[in-house]
Amino acid sequence: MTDSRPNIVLIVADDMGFSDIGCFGGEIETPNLDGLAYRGVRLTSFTNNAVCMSTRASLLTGLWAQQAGSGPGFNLRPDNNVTIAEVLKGAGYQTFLSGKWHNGNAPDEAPWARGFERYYGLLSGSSNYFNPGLPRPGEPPPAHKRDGDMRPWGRDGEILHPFTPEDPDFYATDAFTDAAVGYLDACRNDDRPFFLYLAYTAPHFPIQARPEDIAKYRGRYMAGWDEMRRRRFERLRDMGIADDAWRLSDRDGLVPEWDACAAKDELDLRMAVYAAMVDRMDQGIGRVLAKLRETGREDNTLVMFLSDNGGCGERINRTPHVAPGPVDSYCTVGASWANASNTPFRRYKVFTHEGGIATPLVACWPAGIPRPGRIERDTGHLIDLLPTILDAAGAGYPAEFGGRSVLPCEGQSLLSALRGDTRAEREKALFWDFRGCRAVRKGRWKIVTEGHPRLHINIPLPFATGAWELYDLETDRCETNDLSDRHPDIVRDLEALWLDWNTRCGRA
Ligand SMILES: [Ca+2]
Repeated sequence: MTDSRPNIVLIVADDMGFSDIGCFGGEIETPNLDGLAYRGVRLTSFTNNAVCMSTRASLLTGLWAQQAGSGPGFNLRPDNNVTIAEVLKGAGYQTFLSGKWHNGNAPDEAPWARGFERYYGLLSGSSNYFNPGLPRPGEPPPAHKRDGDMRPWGRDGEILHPFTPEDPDFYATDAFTDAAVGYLDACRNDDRPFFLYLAYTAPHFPIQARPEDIAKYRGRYMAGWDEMRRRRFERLRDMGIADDAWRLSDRDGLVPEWDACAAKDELDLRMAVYAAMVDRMDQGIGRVLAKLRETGREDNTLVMFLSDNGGCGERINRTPHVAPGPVDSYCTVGASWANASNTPFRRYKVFTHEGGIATPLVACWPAGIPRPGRIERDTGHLIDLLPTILDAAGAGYPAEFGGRSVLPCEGQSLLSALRGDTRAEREKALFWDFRGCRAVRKGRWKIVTEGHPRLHINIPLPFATGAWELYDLETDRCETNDLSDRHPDIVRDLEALWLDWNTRCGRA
């Protein structure tokens, strides 16, 4: 008997802003993601955990990262949690991961110990795109975050460290796509459904891209970030993603006015490299979708796409003498462009204002999600991905797994919301906490604080007050009108929820 359960493809971008891709108002060319959105549905109020590791811990387990992750790195130890891959593998799915892991590489934490039958990719947070390892003959030495800081990669149970690719044309984004396409090819005659987790590192720093992709965008950003924010907000409104009541947030306090900037050509190059990274990822997604089509699986595959956190405002330039792009450059795109990547929201990765935690979410499943091209506003969070995927696959969430008892899932299935059947009723609040940046969302209300300035990595923060701000996200998702003075009772109630949650996660 043929297995009629859907295949699942979960694609994650890294440090990509809310409005970078075309179907979320961006000017970067992403025809494959746009096509996915027009054949599927966009969820405009989906949220993540503001940083790489904690996002991945929640995404894989349906738990708060503060429950599931061990230590400051949110490593996924097999104690109180179970991953999507473990559950689906137990239900008869094939399980593949290509790309970034970042949840620990001890023997019991690595992807091959957490349910993935096949794995290829970067085990840690970020690495050089052209060469994560040792210098190769005939090319400049690869730049790393710190001297000699070569990050571990892995393949099917083996840790590759250092990982020095033999292929002179190696580029990480393409390598992840190649592995994913290879898995789909290898299982083309296998009747069992599959779960593919494709975790790109693009466009996380270092900003590095292929010259032909950079050339496509060179000069397009000379109009500057102020104009880019204005145009993106206009498109978000035209698309119906931004509500008419929202007011575009002001330019971030860290960002100068574009017209007052010198060295515009160098700034244009930075954003061109970043755009090229997103473009190349989209090209890769196009190859994966083409493989699904070619193998007759497009119709019954649920494809989901999201970003793990908002655009990154960190200021790093390890190689000021090298223009951004090639193997021997290592820098970030910078806060000014990241502020525009996160249009129309405030702040960046790490922060729990919407610029840090809002993600574009695209879902497409021709056989399972009707009325394509819709936009849905149901509030969602990473903890909902596991129950949504298990719901689609018809698999149950276990109370015990591998002899250990696991915590009850914190999220809820969004499948009916994706189908447009009902609005997702969410009784429980959503919570955030990363190094003092905290938030609670319940219904239309959100409180948020950015803690103490010194707690932030490579981001100067002269404006943090440590106080809770209060916003009505239904009319003001851009967080421009702080209502905490007007409604101190709401602030107190939501703060009490945060304190209870923090205790429940065993952290108080
Ligand atoms: Ca990230």
